[in-house]
Amino acid sequence: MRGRFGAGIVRWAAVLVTGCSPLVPEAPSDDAVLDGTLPGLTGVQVARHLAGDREFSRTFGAAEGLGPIFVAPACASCHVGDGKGHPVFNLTRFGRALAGGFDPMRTHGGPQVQNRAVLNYLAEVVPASATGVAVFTAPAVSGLGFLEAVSDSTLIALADPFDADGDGISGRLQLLEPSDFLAEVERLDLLFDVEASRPVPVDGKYIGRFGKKGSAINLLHQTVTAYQQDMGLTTDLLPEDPVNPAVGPFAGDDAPDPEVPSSVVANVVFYLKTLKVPPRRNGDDPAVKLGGALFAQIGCAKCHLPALTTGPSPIKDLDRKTFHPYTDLLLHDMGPELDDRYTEGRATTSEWRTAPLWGLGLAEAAQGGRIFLLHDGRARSIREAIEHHGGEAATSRAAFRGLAPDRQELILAYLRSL
Ligand code: HEC
Ligand code: HEC
Ligand SMILES: [Ca+2]
Ligand SMILES: [Ca+2]
Ligand SMILES: [Ca+2]
Repeated sequence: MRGRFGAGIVRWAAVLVTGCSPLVPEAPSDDAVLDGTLPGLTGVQVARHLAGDREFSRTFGAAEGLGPIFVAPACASCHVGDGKGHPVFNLTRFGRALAGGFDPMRTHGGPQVQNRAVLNYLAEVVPASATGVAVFTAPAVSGLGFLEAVSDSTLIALADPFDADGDGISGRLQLLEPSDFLAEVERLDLLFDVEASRPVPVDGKYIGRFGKKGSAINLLHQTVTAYQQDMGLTTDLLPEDPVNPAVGPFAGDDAPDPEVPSSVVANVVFYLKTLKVPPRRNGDDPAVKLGGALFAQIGCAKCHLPALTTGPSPIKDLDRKTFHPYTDLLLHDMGPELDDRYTEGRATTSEWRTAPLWGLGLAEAAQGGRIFLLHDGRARSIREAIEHHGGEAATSRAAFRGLAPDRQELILAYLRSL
């Protein structure tokens, strides 16, 4: 993990030594790495970003509070180099269909399986009574500060729940039931971002925008949930360790709670807020430009919005800026093929938040030379990911299939440049 100046220094070192030694590999260029700060941060902000970066990379052991049950010992185990994760660290969640809704089976350890445990304790498995199981591959985390800074009113305006414009696409907001916990998450986040203003929640509910089904309202919410659910680490906001209900509390967890202090949580959140956007490559190539025009023409850009604008932010680089994430942050029904019979919040089992496509061309390197796309990594190529698009995206998939092979290749070249 490198900071703002680190990448440049490494590259200079490589230039100096490669002249005489062909054995030293060249450091990757800036446009091939996801890690790095926003360009306009102050010195104090860079220092805080780097402190958060160290915590994001930190590997916990049982003595520091890891577990008793967990999925991985570091944020960076799953979000390697801030890029997409490898399926070896996939998360598994489950639940059960009920007449009036969906039961996340908390008394059975749901909704998330912690499939690893500290010594002398038992890891969880999916209970036989679960009717829906979904697997989640870790997404890249670069550029998320921009997605967070988009104001709720922008998302409310983008939503088209009843498909009023009749194009077969009806993006919906994820809305999470109010709770004291969410109110506190919102309140603390406002303290971090003093001037940031969010409109009143919709119908008293909170708009979810992070996670593949939009289950987190902001980066603070996502971070404390990850510490608890993915790593078994307590914070002031979520002070209880996850335990396997089949076994009961773990007597050996001597680490005092909170295992991760709020000052560390705040630095990690700041780190996520201030990561640079994934860099584009070959954007000026005429073939890539043509591919971009076709991408819009066949309807891909209706969900994968090429541009969004942030609201006011105390961080200069995030303050009312237009950026290019290729998502609308809304839930879309993707049809039976992507229906895992599992859900969160008000999303149906086949609804998913539009995956941001920025950084798509860097996924292969981040995932170890092979590519694993869609929420669970099932698609092994970009073309395969498109082939799984049904439901609201069926029309645009049909349009893609209808293109001549060389035109399809232009779209793929465009996607690899993102
Ligand atoms: C075991 C693997 C794993 C670990 C450990 C982990 N994550 Fe994640 N992370 C994921 C997965 C999988 C998702 C998608 C979850 C979802 O869709 O609900 C995710 C989602 C996220 C997101 C939302 C990204 C988006 O585009 O919506 C953020 C931010 C994030 N993680 C930060 C963290 C931080 C900070 C830590 C450490 C405190 C952490 N993660 C630890 C696997 C992991
Ligand atoms: C109706 C909205 C919608 C339309 C239209 C749409 N997509 Fe998607 N796309 C999604 C959603 C939602 C996901 C995430 C699905 C999942 O995670 O299982 C996704 C995922 C993807 C992914 C995988 C990204 C990743 O990181 O895993 C690619 C690639 C992609 N879309 C490309 C396209 C292309 C190309 C088109 C046009 C042919 C298109 N999409 C049209 C909603 C849409
Ligand atoms: Ca713990
Ligand atoms: Ca569990
Ligand atoms: Ca519509």
